[in-house]
Amino acid sequence: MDTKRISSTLEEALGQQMNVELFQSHIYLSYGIWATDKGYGGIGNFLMRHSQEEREHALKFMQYVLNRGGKPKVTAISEPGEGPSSLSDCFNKVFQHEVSNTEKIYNLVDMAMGEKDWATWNFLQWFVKEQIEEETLAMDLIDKLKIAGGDQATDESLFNLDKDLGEAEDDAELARNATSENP
Ligand code: OFO
Repeated sequence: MDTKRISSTLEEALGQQMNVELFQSHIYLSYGIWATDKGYGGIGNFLMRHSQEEREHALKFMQYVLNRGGKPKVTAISEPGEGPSSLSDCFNKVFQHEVSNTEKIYNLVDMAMGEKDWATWNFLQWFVKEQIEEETLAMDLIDKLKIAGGDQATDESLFNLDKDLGEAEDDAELARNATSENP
């Protein structure tokens, strides 16, 4: 009996996204190594924790396709490319990667909607919310560095930023959770 409950198109697209998430994990790992090598151990730790999160995202795609009776295909992961040239370049690149990943997720949502595959549409909503958080987190990185003085920041403010990010929460606050006491 055929137990597959996902179209071949979506099976392939979600499998591709699993590989995109692995690539994202690769990127964060390479930036984490770059930051640690530059002496920013806290920022390196933050980026490496995110590398693990991206790997978990890949596993969610893997498990979902398997659960629907499909089989995701693991492909080669491209090299992350040149490392950042500065901390601001690093954080800007993190932001751009997240925005481009959001576009890919939206595209999958569109496809699921087009096929009226509501199970997949529902599965993808977790990622829509996750991307709001991840984009916010990336934007916060840019803001924190700007406040510290950007690429001209003093050693002391960079020391504090590095320490903060080493201990920072992995999730950003979502607008939907804001209250008048805690906007
Ligand atoms: Fe940073 O994103 Fe996965 O989905």
